[in-house]
Amino acid sequence: MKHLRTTFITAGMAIASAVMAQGGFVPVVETYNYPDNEPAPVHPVPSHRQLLWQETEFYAFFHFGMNTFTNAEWGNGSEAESRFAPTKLPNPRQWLTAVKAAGMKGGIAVVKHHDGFCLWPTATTTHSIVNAGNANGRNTNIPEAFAEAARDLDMKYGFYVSPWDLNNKYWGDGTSRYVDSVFLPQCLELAKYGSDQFEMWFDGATGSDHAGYYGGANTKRTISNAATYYDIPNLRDTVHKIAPNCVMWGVGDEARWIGNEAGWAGETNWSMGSGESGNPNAWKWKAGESDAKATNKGWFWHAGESPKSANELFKIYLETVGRNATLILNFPPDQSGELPEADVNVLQQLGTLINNRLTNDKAKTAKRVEASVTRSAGTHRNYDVSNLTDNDKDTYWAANDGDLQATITMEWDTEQSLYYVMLMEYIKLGQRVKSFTIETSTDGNSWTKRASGSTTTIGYKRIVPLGGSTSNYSSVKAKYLRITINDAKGCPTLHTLSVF
Ligand code: FUL
Repeated sequence: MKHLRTTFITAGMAIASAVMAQGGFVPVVETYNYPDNEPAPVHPVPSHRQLLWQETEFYAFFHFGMNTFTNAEWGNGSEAESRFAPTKLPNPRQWLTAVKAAGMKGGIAVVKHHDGFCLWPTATTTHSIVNAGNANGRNTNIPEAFAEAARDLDMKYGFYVSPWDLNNKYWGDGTSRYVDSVFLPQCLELAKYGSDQFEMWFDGATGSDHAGYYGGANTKRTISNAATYYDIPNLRDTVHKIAPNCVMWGVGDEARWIGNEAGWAGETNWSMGSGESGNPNAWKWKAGESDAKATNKGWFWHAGESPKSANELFKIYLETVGRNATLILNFPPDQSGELPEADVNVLQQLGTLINNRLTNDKAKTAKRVEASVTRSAGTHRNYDVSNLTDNDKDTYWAANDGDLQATITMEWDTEQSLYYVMLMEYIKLGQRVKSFTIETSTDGNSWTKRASGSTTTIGYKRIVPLGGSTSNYSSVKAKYLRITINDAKGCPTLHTLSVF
């Protein structure tokens, strides 16, 4: 398929061009060959590693460290290493096995929190497990054990390493010594625990009002600009050389904080910009990650804590994974270095809920799926509506260039009870859809709008409850379902439409 495209290039750039003129802009007609007739990307688009990261969707956070033994959420860096004394050898395999039962695809282990205590034998400081209070502590190496367990369980893994370090005397001392001789080397040590890690978590916290030990200075310190202080471009390049698919979260600038820790993303949620909703006009791809606590006391384990119910966690799942964000859900190991039984149980229940509610795809049993417009096929690719239900993330339905509206209609032989619609854009070519409508019908003539008002963006994944609320598991009866894309940044490209 040939496309003619008119571009404007400056005379200075046009040396190799057949048309040459002095000064100003020269219109040049170029001929491109697009054998596959793929739509042009709508920028920004995710990098390969960002795409892999987003596909992880749902993974765990494990806050374990000095605070587990001091009943704190934020230490101040003066805690004696001997206070870290697990009653058993910490068991990351148990953590990951438990979260896998909930359908999580991976996990991030905290290996250094703001108090600076390192859960691996680092060369950068003596404030580590090397000087722990008992043999279990001294034999702990979380990054090593965590990476090994994840590989065995076929899960993704990564580490939370706090840039802010309340123990280290160089942090925020006005020089680059902390970054050069402590933080960057720590990240490098961690990168070496596995070139296959998927995310490094860099918290943005710096507590100008939280006094730290700072090597005995016992003072408050602050830095003015995290990106320049931590030399982020260099940090990213250094880690990527070792772990090429490791997304640098937070101050690393490759994925963003969703803007709250309550477990929800905006119903409108762009993969660029900031906060709960993002910004359709921001120039950089930075999809949102929602970090939420599954227990009621804190990020770290505290005596007497209990987990949220499976139903509450399912709601969080719908409002994050179902709204174009990833969900990192925190389960804190206790002083034995294992997840408490109550957490393990709730994880199993959550897995059952997700399985029961979001796996029996009725789109596969529809007798008819039709699109109002379909892009013409190329040599190796077609854009047929059947690509929406083929379980293949590399095939997609697309409209023609210039078609910003389209309708997809589904019909079943008999009336169905429908709970959720799940849509996924082919985000390799950018996030496009700005507004869509979902309607159902029992006779194909009169249609009822579902979830009206909230159907704006789709992105990587959008799950819309047809009963109207993420809190209730309620269905609507329908023989027909109609999705209308009302507006998009470019011709829509969807790779999945599922109905549960
Ligand atoms: C925050 C930290 O300050 C908390 O302690 C916790 O680690 C959370 C996930 O990020 O900003």
